[in-house]
Amino acid sequence: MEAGTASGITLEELGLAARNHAMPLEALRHAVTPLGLHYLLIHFDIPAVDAAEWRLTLGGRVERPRELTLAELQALPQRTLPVTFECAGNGRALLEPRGSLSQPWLNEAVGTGEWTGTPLAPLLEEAGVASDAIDVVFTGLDRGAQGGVMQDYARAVPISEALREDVLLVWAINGQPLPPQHGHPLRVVVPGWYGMTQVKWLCAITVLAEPFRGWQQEVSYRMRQAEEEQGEPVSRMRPRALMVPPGVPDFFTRTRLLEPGMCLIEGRAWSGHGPIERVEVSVDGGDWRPAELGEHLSPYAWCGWSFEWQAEPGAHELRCRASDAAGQAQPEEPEWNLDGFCNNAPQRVAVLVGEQPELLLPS
Ligand SMILES: Nc1nc2c(c(=O)[nH]1)N[C@H]1C(S)=C(S)[C@@H](COP(=O)(O)O)O[C@H]1N2
Ligand SMILES: [Mo]
Repeated sequence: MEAGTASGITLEELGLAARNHAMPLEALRHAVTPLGLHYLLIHFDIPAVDAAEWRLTLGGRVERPRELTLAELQALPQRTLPVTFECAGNGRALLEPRGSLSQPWLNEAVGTGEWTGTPLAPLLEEAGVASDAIDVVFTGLDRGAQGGVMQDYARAVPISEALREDVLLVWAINGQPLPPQHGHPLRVVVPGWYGMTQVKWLCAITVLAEPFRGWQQEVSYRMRQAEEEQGEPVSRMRPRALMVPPGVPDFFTRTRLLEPGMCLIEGRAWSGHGPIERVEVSVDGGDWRPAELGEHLSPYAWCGWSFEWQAEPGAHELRCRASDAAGQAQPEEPEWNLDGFCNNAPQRVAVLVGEQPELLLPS
């Protein structure tokens, strides 16, 4: 069981959790998350899109607004990048006290896709971005109400971020056309930023000469202590390490069961601020000991790590944490905020070790 006691999960939260599934932590074994195991977050409904009819408009503060078909986009230079996504609400259900109700994630709203598409910057440059450009808005085809406001899902990044060479308009994941749930036919990928920025079912890119004031930008995705506060906007992913829970699970509690002896703990770690520099493991609240860093697919994707643990009989709690080259580290305790964003407190995994570990479970 993941330590923590999120109490009183409502039927509405369960409804969201059933629609928006997490990545089972054992899938951390894969450097690229197999399609179908990548987490999902869909605010409204998955829109029905006919790719043949679909068009992308590029407009706003540009000299030459234009419309593009999927075939036109696919004829442009292509790039494939492994990129790790994490939902900004990851860890929300583990915060205490609980804040505003939303998708009740534990730790596993994460995944790494191999995304194929075309770089956005040349398209913006060709369109002739006005010199007073501030934000670039990405609008999806999905629509609904949130916070009492009817809206098309839309998020923006500053023009400087939109012009980064690694920002892609993608139509494929892991070599497959985007499936409906991941944004068919096109989405934007902004490596390093939390998931809300990776707009799916993209239909419009709009350059603005003022800061974007859409609901998902101005009201949501802000670190605030109280409703009336404006709060700092959520942007890049904070560092985080996760482990493949060792041994086998108890079905209901997910407590891990294993035999005594050498146990190789493996996991992955990522940050949107810079490369992972260190991963550490702590057993039963003891010293943080260094893990070995391993496979690193790309600067935008998680990095493998492993740790040899001598498992002694009894009940234990394992924790892991990461820090990055930008000097960011995971805090011991979560930084509380009303909407439960950016909780990167270390993962905790409860483990029972014995010749017959199931006998140690409370009956
Ligand atoms: N159009 C649109 N794009 C969206 C969303 C959405 O609801 N609508 N959800 C965002 C959020 S909050 C996350 S975490 C990621 C999840 O991407 P995935 O479902 O492909 O993992 O998509 C983002 N892009
Ligand atoms: Mo998200």
